[in-house]
Amino acid sequence: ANSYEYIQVTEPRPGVAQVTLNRPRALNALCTPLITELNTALAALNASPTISAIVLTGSAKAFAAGADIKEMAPLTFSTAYTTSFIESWSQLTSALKKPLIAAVSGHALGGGCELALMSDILYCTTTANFGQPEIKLGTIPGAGGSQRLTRAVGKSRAMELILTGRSFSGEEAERWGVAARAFPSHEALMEGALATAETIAGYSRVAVQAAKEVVNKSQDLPLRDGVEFERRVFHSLFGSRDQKIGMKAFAEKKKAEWSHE
Ligand code: CO8
Repeated sequence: ANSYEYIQVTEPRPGVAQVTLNRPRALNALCTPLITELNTALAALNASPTISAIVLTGSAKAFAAGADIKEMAPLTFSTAYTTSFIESWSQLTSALKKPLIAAVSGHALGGGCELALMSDILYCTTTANFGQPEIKLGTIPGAGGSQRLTRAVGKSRAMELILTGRSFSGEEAERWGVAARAFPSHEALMEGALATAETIAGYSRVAVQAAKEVVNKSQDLPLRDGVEFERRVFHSLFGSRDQKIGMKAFAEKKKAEWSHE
């Protein structure tokens, strides 16, 4: 049973959860109650002993058309500042230890683009419509867009996109490395995203969590510190049962049966 109003949570493959943004009348505009539900759902999936990977998607028409403009319109500086407006967004993915695959079709604008950029793996359709159009509303990206998009595409291109508000396609997103892959249709996208999630869910959860952690460190640490951090975590995995299981299975030419320990 789905107890949410603005999202749906399903388990379409073993070990794989799918979270679908479901506010079709507003093209999945990210109102505060939707973000609260998303935070709650991701925290529950993070704690679930059976879920190994998560696919986050919208509809064929819209992943999310941004933060809710009608909700933001009357906000004042003091209210935004004292209520830490948008700060809860950073919880969405920073506390999530399991891989999150964003599957983006249609519009991914403003906060929708930023939400997609928070994922671990971004897949999209070739016709997806990404952009940071905040400048057209007299404001700027507020959920990490100026930082994550710049890391993904470089400064000159990010400046152009953020200062003009022009959209970019899923085909461009793939070419620039924002998206890992672009698919010809929404159906192909969902199949690709679920297949990748299922592949990941077939591995040791201990190793998957460690792999995600060390890759993410590369975004924050200088190279030397990042490589050292990776080596420490690599060393620590010799303490896991699944390292023994995986290497023994290889030597015996068998399929590993993971203990997730
Ligand atoms: N907020 C609120 N309602 C929206 C939004 C939105 N972002 N986007 C669409 N809607 C609503 C429309 O108002 C419309 O509602 P209604 O039928 O009641 O008039 C309904 O969704 C359908 O939209 P359209 O009729 O406009 O559909 P079209 O197919 O003609 O156009 C577009 C689709 C091009 C996506 C168009 O809706 C659009 O330009 N939307 C706004 C896109 C945008 O500017 N997004 C950025 C918002 S700002 C932002 O995200 C700042 C992020 C800061 C950090 C995060 C803060 C939470």
